[in-house]
Amino acid sequence: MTGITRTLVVIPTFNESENIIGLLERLKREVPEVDVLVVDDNSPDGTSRLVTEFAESHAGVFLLNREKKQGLAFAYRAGFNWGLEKGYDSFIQMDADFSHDPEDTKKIAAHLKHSDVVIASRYVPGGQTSGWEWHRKWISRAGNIYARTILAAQPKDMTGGFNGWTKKALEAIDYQSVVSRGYAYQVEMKYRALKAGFTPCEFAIHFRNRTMGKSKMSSGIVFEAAFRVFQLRKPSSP
Ligand SMILES: Nc1nc2c(ncn2[C@@H]2O[C@H](COP(=O)(O)OP(=O)(O)OP(=O)(O)O)[C@@H](O)[C@H]2O)c(=O)[nH]1
Ligand SMILES: [Mg+2]
Repeated sequence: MTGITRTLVVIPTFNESENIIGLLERLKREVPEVDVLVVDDNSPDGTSRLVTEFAESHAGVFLLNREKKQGLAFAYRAGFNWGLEKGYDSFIQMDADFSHDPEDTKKIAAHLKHSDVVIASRYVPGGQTSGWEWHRKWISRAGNIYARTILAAQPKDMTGGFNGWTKKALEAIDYQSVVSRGYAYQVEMKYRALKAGFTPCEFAIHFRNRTMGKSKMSSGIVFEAAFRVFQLRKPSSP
């Protein structure tokens, strides 16, 4: 047992005004026991204003507004820092675009009671991905096989962004010093956990492509991931 008592869902956002309020409503309704922090990079579409208004009438919803777009990894780092300062002892990473089902957040929270690292996984039996064109499916599948092979990593979903962490795990992996950005960020976090001796609990989810708002995925992110994963395996890296 991990002994956790307070869980914070950290949601990075950039131009998610079409999704964020619907997501917050569902989280408050379906998982009222967890608090939520939205980390917005000053989205021009007014995402942060919507969150501020929502937070005024809903307890346990918070906004961390950052000056400019700095990418997912910095948003998570700032979110974890914020939560640790406020006394949260466990965290859930989640996208704002409904690719991650709010109901599964409840499952991650439950698994965090017995496991320090939890992976909501598309690639264990029962898991699935829908709404992606064949080339996105291929990139994701191939990226996972690549990362697992190069790093000799057991978990099936190394690149997914729907994960749970206890404070103990975040501190053990020195999350502040993670160097990867984009997809490689998720890989590096998990690889560090494996090297620190954690055995992640991985359970199946259904991942759905976003239907509203724009993807921030780019070919640059994919190349960075491929290069960074290769670097991670070097004995000199942390
Ligand atoms: N704060 C912050 N959030 C970001 C940034 N880039 C992306 N996000 C958020 O991170 C989450 C994942 O981004 P997506 O655009 O869905 O990227 P993706 O999931 O890799 O791509 P798709 O699968 O095509 O949707 C979403 O909630 C985004 O709004 C950023 O620079 N700063
Ligand atoms: Mg997405």
